Amino acid sequence: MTDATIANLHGRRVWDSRGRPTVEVEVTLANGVSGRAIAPAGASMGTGEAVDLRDGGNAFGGLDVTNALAGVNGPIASALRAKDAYDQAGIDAALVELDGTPNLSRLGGNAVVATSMAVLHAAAASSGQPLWRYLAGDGPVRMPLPEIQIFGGGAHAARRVDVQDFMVMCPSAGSFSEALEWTAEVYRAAGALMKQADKLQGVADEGGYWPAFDSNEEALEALTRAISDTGLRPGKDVGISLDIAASEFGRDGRYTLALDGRTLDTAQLIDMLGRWLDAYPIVSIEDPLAEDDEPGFRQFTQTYGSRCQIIGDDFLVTNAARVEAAASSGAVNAVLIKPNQAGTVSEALAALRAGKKAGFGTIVSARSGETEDVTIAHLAVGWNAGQLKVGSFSRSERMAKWNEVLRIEEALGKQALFSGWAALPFYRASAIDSGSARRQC
Ligand code: 2PG
Ligand code: MG
Repeated sequence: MTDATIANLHGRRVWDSRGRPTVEVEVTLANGVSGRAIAPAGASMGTGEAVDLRDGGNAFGGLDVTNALAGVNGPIASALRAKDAYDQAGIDAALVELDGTPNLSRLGGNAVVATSMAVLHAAAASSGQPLWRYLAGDGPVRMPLPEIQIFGGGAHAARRVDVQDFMVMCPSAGSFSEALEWTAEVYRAAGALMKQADKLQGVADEGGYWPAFDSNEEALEALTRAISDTGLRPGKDVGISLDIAASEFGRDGRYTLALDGRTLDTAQLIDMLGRWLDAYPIVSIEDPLAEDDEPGFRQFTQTYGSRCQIIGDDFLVTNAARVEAAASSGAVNAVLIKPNQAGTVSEALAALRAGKKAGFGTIVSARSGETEDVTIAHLAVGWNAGQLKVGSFSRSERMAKWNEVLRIEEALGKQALFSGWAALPFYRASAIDSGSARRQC
């Protein structure tokens, strides 16, 4: 490895997939090598997340990032100059210390995560390796099982339906590329179905079809039918994955499903989701309860955690201490890993490691506001996360990530082992899909 001392940092404003300002950071090393990364942005956010620094005021709905960029070009650049880019932990600790707040609100999570990821890119480039290989070292890697949205909802579709993500996973596929092929067919079939029903109204924030449904459950029915229409078997070849994002419609144990015209308490919501688990080929559920409903999470996981992956997102906010607490209380059996929730690459890795130590499923995830930045594709492979969630199968800020994993899979050739069913150890076929041909168990 060559000398990788940081010579300069430059922050610039670029634009995300919702047409909003965001932070890009470019790090240049003394050896002339550079690395670049862009901060993503969430819409449905946990209260425990790192906070982005936005200007407020009238311009761009108050979302401009000139203050965050001033932090990158001023204090952050001064603090990191002459530091070793290979020392990611030291860089990230310096960023956290420089900010000095528990949620990075002074410098901004957007400034910090873009800097942290840009340093990582520069270090990998300096080592002469692709990022995924730099992260994995000499160890073996597995291609992640993709989790791909077919219908958008919740905060990503003006709350047209309450549930946020209706996704598919293809664990019986033989490779990452085959999983994308199957998903492409499901996505096409879902579009055809919407067109036939006169419900095709464009796409939501992450590229899934706009959810012009009369109830939340109708989306599940449509998704199951779209899978069947391709000739693939629901629950055998292709499973359904839901992000309920319940913090968006529930608090203090009361959940209002606006589309269904009902308010449920925790026990009733758990019952409703249980009925969905019985009736549809659901392999994974994210944030089934609101972030403030820890007893609900425990109850849900106690009841259904032996047959379905149960992911904490807003509930765990990519925080290692929260993951450890959830592991000892049995509140979930999987954790979503979003680098910008944690704020730095090192903290995201710590949360992932805590999840692995607990035997959890681990899913590296994009945000609803994204760009051409493909860092998370490399993290999912290089960290052996097992699963990758990026949004839908349209819009280039999503496809850029899927396509990057295809390139990695091609580079690995025969060594590209696909995670498949091994990524979903908690799933057990329910009555409707028993007899499942689980090829990769
Ligand atoms: C989520 C993400 C991605 P957002 O809730 O998992 O779907 O959404 O980035 O808006 O938090
Ligand atoms: Mg989520």
